[in-house]
Amino acid sequence: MAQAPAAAPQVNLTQSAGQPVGQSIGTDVAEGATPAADASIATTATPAFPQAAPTPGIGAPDGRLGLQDQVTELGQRAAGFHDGPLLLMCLIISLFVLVLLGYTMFKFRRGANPTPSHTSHNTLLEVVWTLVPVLVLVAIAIPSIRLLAAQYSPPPADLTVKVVGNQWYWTYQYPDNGGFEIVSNMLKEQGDAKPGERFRTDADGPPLLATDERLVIPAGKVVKFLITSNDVIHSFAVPAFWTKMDANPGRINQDWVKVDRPGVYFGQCSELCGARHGYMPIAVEVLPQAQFDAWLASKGGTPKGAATAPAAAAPAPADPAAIEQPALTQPVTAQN
Ligand SMILES: [Cu+2]
Repeated sequence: MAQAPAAAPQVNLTQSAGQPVGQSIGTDVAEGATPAADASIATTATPAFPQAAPTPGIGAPDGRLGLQDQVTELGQRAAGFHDGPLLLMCLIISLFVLVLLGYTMFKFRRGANPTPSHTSHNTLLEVVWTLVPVLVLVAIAIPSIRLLAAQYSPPPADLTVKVVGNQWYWTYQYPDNGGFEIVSNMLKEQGDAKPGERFRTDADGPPLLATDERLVIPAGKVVKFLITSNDVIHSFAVPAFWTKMDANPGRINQDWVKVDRPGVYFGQCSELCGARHGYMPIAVEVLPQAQFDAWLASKGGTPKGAATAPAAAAPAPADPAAIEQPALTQPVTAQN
């Protein structure tokens, strides 16, 4: 008490506010600090916001052969390249080799050639069978590299979501919207759920893909994903977005999507990550902006348009510190 002269607190205020010491001591002072802590850490309790039901055949496998319908422009370009020129080239080359093989087997069969030819070199043929594959590869490489470049040149992001892989579930953080976090676990089947526990229904999605909480993003907006992991390597993959990016511990990878069509899209962890690797699905719900804002509000988040609010909130820590002023006697002794 003797160390709390009237003049000192102004100086100590700035010191303790900038240092973690002030926070740890703030938690000791029960009344002053806990409301501020509660406000900054939003909890994700029961989903108050109704989840949309998925559209059959969109965003999940439905038994059809081939790629899922793509809902991003990049995905449409890539799928178009795969289903068009690439498959056509595969078909032509396969047929050509098959016909050539058949012709050779027939024409040069033993019965028709009792004395085999001793031909071993043909310069023209060798040049052709070297050059033609090179040209084929170049024809594939040019559009491929263009596509890759587009994937790795994201437009300015409207929203950033941090995607974190965990053994064995995903968490999604919204740093632009107050920093709240969504924890997403696979929904169990009715027979596997404990009494009273929520189980999967068809409105949630297909078995092994439906989750209790979804990653929710706005439609028509560029969403940047910062992808990392808390433990081992996972992979964040949503086939309908043409998205697959490894989640490495201690490292942040970036990916981005712009989905114009609202809906529900499913994916899975795509890097073998342990015993329950097959049970950490990804469910993404794309909502029109107004509904997305309502969802944000239901989670205690703030729209990014209110980016002035976090900026205004930045000086706010000074206010709790001012309220905790009586506790400043303790930081002073702690620092000394
Ligand atoms: Cu995983």
